[in-house]
Amino acid sequence: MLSGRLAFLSVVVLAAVSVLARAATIRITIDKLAFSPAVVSTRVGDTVEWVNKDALAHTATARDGAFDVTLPPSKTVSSVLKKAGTLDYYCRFHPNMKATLTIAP
Ligand SMILES: [Cu+2]
Repeated sequence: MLSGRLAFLSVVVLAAVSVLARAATIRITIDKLAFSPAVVSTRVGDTVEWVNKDALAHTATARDGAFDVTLPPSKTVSSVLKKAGTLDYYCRFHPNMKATLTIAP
């Protein structure tokens, strides 16, 4: 059944394309001790890229322990989001630096 196999293959290809299309990279810049944008909506599977423009080290530390990323001065660090939820995070060195990631399933 060639047509049946073709139909199956096109479903597989469409599924793969939609998964690839859904995974996005979200850039969050840290400049002068602030995360920008401070509130970001993402999905599970997306990559967050923190770009530290400061001459100081920072961290992106989730309050619930979901992640704790060290951000050296003038460096970019990426992290793939694995769990849905609303995550408040902050910088351990500068606790008044706060931001929120909303991660949809
Ligand atoms: Cu900091």
